[in-house]
Formats: sequence, C-alpha cells, structure tokens
Amino acid sequence: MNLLNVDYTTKIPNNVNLTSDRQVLKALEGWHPGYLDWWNDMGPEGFQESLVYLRTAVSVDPKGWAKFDYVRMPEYRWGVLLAPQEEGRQVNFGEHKGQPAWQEVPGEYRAMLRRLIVIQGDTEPASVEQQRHLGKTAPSLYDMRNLFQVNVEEGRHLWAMVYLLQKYFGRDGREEADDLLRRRSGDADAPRMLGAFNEATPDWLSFFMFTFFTDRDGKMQLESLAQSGFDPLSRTCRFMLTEEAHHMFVGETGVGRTIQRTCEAMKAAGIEDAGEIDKIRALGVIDLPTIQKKMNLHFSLSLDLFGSEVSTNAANFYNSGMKGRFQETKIDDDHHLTETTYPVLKLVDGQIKLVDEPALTALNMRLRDDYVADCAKGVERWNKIIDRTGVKFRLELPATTFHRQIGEFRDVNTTPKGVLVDDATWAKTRDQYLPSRADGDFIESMMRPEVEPGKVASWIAPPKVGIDNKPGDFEYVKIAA
Ligand code: BYC
Ligand code: FE
Ligand code: FE
Repeated sequence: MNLLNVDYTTKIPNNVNLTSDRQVLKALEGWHPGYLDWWNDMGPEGFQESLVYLRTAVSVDPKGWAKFDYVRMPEYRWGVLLAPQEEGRQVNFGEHKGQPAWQEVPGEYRAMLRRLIVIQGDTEPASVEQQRHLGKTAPSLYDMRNLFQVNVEEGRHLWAMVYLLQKYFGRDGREEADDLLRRRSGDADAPRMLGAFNEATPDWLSFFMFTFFTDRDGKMQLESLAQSGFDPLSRTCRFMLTEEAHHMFVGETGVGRTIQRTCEAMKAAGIEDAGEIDKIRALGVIDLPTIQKKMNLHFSLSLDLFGSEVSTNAANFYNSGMKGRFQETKIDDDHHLTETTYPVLKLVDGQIKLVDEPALTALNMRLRDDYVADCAKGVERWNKIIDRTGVKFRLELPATTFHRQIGEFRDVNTTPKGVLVDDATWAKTRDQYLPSRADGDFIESMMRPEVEPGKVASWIAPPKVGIDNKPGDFEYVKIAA
C-alpha cells in the first residue's frame, strides 16, 4: 500500500472533523504504518488475508452506527468516534463539581490524565496479542468471526486512546502512542502494564472467560472514565461501551454454550455425578468442575485489575474529576465523598474483616464490588442453563480473597470459600481450585478447528442465533488458501 496516496479522511471514519484538524491528521498518518506493522506481526495469526464478515463502526448514530460486510482485517476501517457532545455538561464529582467540563486538558492534572489514558490504551492491543493464535483452533466459523470482531474493535479502542494522546498531549502524547505499539503482552523486557494482560489465553474456554470477566473490567473502567470531567475522554469512552457489550456477549454465550453441551452430553450418557470427570471427558466435552476452575482463574486475575482496595491514586483520580464511580450521576450523595466511609475487606491481625475506610480512598473497592455483582448475575444465568438440563451442579464465584496478586490479599492464600490456608496446604490443594497442567492438556486436546460452515466442535453447543440474522450455515469467514 502506498501510504502517500491514502486519503485518511475517508480511510478513518470519524466525527472529530479530522479533515480540518491538520496536525492531528498528520500525527495519525505518522502512526498508522507502525500500527499496521504491529497488527500484521501481533494480530490474528494466519488469517490476515481472509475475508471476515465484520461490523464496522462508521458513525455514532444509535440506530445505524455499524455496517456489516466482508473485509480483510488489515483493511478494517479503524475509526475515531466520540459520543456527541452534551450541551452544558459539567464536572459531576470531586472538588471541581459544578464547574463546566474541561474541553482541554487541565494543566494541573495533565500527568494523571495521561497515565489513565495510557493504561487504558495499553490493555487494548495487549488483548489482541493474547488472542492471536486462537483463530487456528476456532470451534466454528461463527466463533472465529466473533474473535476477529473483538480483535478489530480492541484495535479501534487503541486508536481511540491514541487520538486523545495525539490531540491533547503534544509531543509526549505522540511518544506514548509509539510506546503503546512497542510493549508486548508477556514480554520480559517490555511487558504490558497490567498483570492480567501479560497472561496467556491458551484456549477458547480461556478466551470466553476473558471476554466475560476481563472485558467486564473494561466495561467498569470505561463506565468510570465515561464520567470524567475531561469531556473528550468521557465522550470517547461512552462510544467504546457500545462495542464492549458485544465482547461480553461473546464471553457469556461462549461459556453458556460450553456448559449446555456438557450437560446435554452427561444427560445423554446417563451420568448424574458432575464429578465423574474421566467419563465426562471421554464424551468429548469439558466437565463442569474444570469450567469452575477456569472461572476461578479468570475472575481472580480480573479482580487484580481494580488495583489496591485502599488507594490514594483512586482518591486523586476522583477528587480531580478525572475518573468517577460506576453510574456516578445516578448515585444520590454529595459526590465529594470527603465525609463518608465505605466498608473494605482487609487482612487485620491475620483475619479477614470488613473495615470502614474513607470513601475516597476506597473507590477501587467500591468499583470492584459493583463488578462482582455484575459478574454474579452472569454466573446465575449460567446456572440456569445447568438447571434446565436437570444436572445437579452450581457454578460459584470464588471469594475475592482467592488467588490474588494485587492488594490486601496478595501475600496470603485462601480457598475459594475465603478460608485462609498456609503455603503447604495451598501447594497441596491448588490443583483442586485452579486449572492444573493436566486440565490444560485435556482442554487443548479438545481445541480442534471446525471450519465447515454451520458445523461446531464437539465441546460446544451451536449458537442460538446468527450474527446480523444470518442463517446457521453462513460462511462468516472466507479463509484464504
Ligand atoms: N497490574 O493505587 P493502586 C480493558 C499499579 S480493561 C500491575 O493499587 P490504582 C480491556 C498501579 O498502576 C480496563 N500494576 O492502583 C479488557 C500503581 O502504580 P504506580 C483498563 C498494577 O492506581 C479486555 C501501583 O500498582 N482500564 O479495557 O488506584 C480487553 C499502585 O496502584 C495493577 C483501566 O484500568 C495491576 N493489576 O488502580 C481489552 C482504567 N494494579 O502509579 C481491554 C485506568 C495496580 O505506583 N486505570 N497496579 O506506578 C486505572 O484506573 C488504575 O490505574 C487502576 C489501578 C485501576 C488500573
Ligand atoms: Fe477495549
Ligand atoms: Fe473489549
């Protein structure tokens, strides 16, 4: 592709008037080749030439923001789209509450804001890197297409953050934008910034758990940043949230279909006890206890993304008006939080206790509580699937103290029920709670690709409805030879 001939104003769908914003257009043009190199190196391996039936965001009109069509992923139109500006919007919390929302970066918060945007931006390409090998083992063309949809949208989320950096942060913004393409998930020298984004996503059950649990952290964080008094960040995140809903749909239905298939196979074989793991695995499905272990892993990794339960960073983000609470404007309180407390789970003299902390420093805990409640609803929907088949088994979220690497509980071990155990006990029982090597090997053995239109792998039920109302045997991906 001759980049000199690319018309970026048509190449990049946008509602930020890029045509007349020469400086930002130039910065984005400068960044684009590096992005494409990154996408080709680190994006979906083996499918860059394939035609994928994708949804492309072309406007922010709620009725018609997306267009479905076949595209090669490197030619996807990664747009820069912000939700419409609200007339007279104000800062809704913290010490600047009631002042007009900022349209430019407030000087005193410049470093803080840049860091928030960089951390958010860093997660987006990280997830694409984590998922880059999965196309080769997709359980159906439908699932493969959904993976690629998630990947291109995470790519677009990177563009969204890069636009903010390049438009509002001058030279250091451009440097940060370049660094976002330099770090790599799991790299020893230049890893991604947050823990969960350096973990492997080795199989499709992990992918579904990731999109259920980790993309849901994305939702919570984006909801909080959508409250920001820095209006361009708020508008950017509001539009990103419309895409995030699909990512969580992929996770919830992916795990749901896995559960469905397992329960149906158990019923058909007359197996009552979900603990008969060998017999169940012999049916070519993934046993429920292993699904529980995968859930324990991905839930605990995602909890770490909320930072420490007690955090002065979080207090500063809030006080400055940069990052709010989940559904801030719907909460009925003073939106200053300087006088109130919030209960935080802490380790006190070797015991796990709820302790009242100043509400401002407890904001990570509060957001995490909202997150856990949201996760729990999804898990109940999974349990309904199990119930409907008549199998006796319940999936349960582990305690928030379980398997933590960040915050209050990072130096102790607890069981999924939240009981403290010593290191020796933990070492002996770990494999009952988290996927063991043998579990991983078994799941890997199930990951055989199914690329015939309409067919699905043995371990997962077919989707209930197609994407964009397409029939069951629709060829979602035309795989290039
Ligand atoms: N790993 O006060 P603390 C998404 C660092 S996901 C490594 O406890 P704070 C997506 C922290 O940076 C959403 N380091 O935490 C999902 C700090 O370092 P400094 C991403 C960690 O700052 C799927 C130190 O520890 N967006 O969009 O209150 C696919 C002490 O920090 C971790 C955001 O996260 C960790 N897990 O809260 C694709 C929103 N946790 O400053 C995409 C922006 C903490 O001492 N980020 N540290 O050097 C934030 O709001 C906050 O930075 C955090 C951390 C909530 C992440
Ligand atoms: Fe994202
Ligand atoms: Fe996402």
